[in-house]
Amino acid sequence: MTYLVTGGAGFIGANFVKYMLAKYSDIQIIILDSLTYAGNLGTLSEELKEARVKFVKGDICDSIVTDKIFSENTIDYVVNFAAESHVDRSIENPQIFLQTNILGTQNLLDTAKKYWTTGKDDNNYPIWKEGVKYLQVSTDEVYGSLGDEGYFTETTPLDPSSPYSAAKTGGDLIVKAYGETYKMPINITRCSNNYGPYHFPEKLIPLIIRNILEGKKLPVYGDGSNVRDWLYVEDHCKAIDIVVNKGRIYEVYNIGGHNEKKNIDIVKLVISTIHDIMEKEPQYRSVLKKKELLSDGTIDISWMNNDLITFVKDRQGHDQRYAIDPAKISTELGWIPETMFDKGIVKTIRWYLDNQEWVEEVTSGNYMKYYDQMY
Ligand code: NAD
Ligand code: TDX
Repeated sequence: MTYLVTGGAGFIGANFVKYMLAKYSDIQIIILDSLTYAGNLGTLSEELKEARVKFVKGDICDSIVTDKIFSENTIDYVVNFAAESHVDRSIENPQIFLQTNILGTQNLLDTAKKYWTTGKDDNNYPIWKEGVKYLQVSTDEVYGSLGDEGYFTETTPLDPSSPYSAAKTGGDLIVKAYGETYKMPINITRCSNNYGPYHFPEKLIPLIIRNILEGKKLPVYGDGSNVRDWLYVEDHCKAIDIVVNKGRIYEVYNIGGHNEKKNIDIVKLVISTIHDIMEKEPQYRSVLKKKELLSDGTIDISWMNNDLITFVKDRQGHDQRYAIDPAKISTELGWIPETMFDKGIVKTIRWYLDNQEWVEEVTSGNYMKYYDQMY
């Protein structure tokens, strides 16, 4: 099987590439990524050495690039992760979000349709090659905001709040339309907030970890009462694998961890976890940028407490609460979130402590040069 994984140099896409290569020995992966500020090829340095992995630097909106990929390779599955993904950036500059998340999706669908259809049936519907599928990786943000009660199901009305989520909704709707109009074999997955390794430090959890290590204030939007439903990224990757391979075509599957947390509680938990690790394993204190020595020569961590938290102006249109009901994917396809949050968050924080070079690369912008060095 050959997978076209778009956005494979980003957070979830790269985790998916790693997961799939480790799980299946007989697959090929073509990664298409335009390497925006959020795409880091260094994340995939080991994987790119493999003969079964090809990397193409290009834009999902560019039909010349996507046509070339399909004409030179027999693609079985498209998994579209490529997107502008940061809500705050979408508030500043919506246009690129609409471009990539809607028009890029439509271009991928059109290219796949061109190469995956062999003619028309009596009712004028395209005849599709056996076994192919397009999977759109989407988000719970398309459902808008919940109050204190209830969960998003696959039939919850779409009601996006931000330019990011509106653009993702547009992408979902065009995918649905290709399913309805052309009988294209599609799935849409809608996942809650992911956390784990290789998360770009503009997002809440990696940003908080980074700021703590630099001894900086921790910005909490509004009063910190907004709730997100956190899922360990590998569990998301497992769900996508299951939907690509076993999901009923035309279906939407919600993916979530049943793990609702207030932002303020996440921030406090990250502080106390880093503090605990550094107390028990003092060698990790060397990772701190703020290195004030105590009289016994050890690095002080007493400043690492909840006083670092600073409440800042709220995000415009800030959704109050997200919570996914994953019953459909669990009962139909047998997927469950495997990583308990208390384990996953410690694993994630340890990964960041052990991989400060990666953080340095992406925050300094040095990773942008990686492609030129490699190709
Ligand atoms: P990310 O921002 O870390 O990565 C996005 C990747 O897409 C980057 O490698 C970037 O270079 C690439 N890209 C952007 N525009 C492109 C274009 N025009 N052409 C080709 N490549 C392009 O995002 P992420 O957090 O890994 O999210 C991946 C997908 O999952 C997105 O579609 C997002 O909407 C969805 N999602 C994310 C989360 C989350 O918590 N992060 C949750 C649910 C769904
Ligand atoms: O500095 C911050 N302070 C803060 O309080 C940041 C960056 C965020 N927040 C809040 C805003 C949100 O309520 O934390 C919460 C999480 O924020 P983000 O990490 O920006 O994620 P979110 O806006 O929830 O969106 C994420 O999950 C759904 C991804 O970025 C999306 O791509 C995905 O669709």
